[in-house]
Amino acid sequence: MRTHTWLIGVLSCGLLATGGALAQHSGDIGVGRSAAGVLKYRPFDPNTTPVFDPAIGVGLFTYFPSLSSYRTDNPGFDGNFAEVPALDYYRLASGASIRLVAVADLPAPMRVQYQSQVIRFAGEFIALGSATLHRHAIFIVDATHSQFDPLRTVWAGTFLLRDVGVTAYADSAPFTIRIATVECDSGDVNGDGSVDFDDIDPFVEALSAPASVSAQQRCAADCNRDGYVTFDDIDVFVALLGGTGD
Ligand SMILES: [Ca+2]
Ligand SMILES: [Ca+2]
Repeated sequence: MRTHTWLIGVLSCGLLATGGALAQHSGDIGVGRSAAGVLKYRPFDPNTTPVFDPAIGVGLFTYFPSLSSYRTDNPGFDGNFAEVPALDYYRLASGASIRLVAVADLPAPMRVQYQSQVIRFAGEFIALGSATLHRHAIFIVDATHSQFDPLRTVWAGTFLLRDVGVTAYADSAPFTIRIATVECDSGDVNGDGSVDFDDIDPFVEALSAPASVSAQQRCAADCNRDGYVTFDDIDVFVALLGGTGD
């Protein structure tokens, strides 16, 4: 267990246990534009900056046994968010026609669906609507797919917003939507409501033997929210222990 001992040393290096845990959030994504005519997205939380922080899951799946799949229709997309000039965020003008476009292929078991439109691969899209759009597509992970991994707790896709209307806004920057299969607070691996030194041993256990711990523990230990517990989560976990992760 040399790895275990080394990790305990790394993780115990004088940090105060004041970390704030990060939970999943829910709500819609605002669809707007900059003053210069570039499409922009805004998270649902008015207190966060307009980026999707990898430490913050933006959605939570529900498992539907009858469909053998994880599904959610959140986050939706909403063109009616208030304008925020301080963030260079403005409403779309009449004539806009907005699409959600995949920048990269989705993980094989994952798709996004709205009626007959489906996104699985880079370049595929769903029509979100006009300047006053408000649309909820369904994010789906097929648990019967040959590449479905039950140890994975977060699934993600990277998208951009594209205007094919007469307004001809420029594409948004790419953004990643992460959706978890289980609810957890990042770093609170023992699930007692706080992130502190008591989480170190459960974190190491989730790292060294992910199949032997619960999905909640794997989710909480996956501090960078890429779906798996790996060495890449150590720095984020240490930051959460130190209270600088939120
Ligand atoms: Ca804890
Ligand atoms: Ca991870």
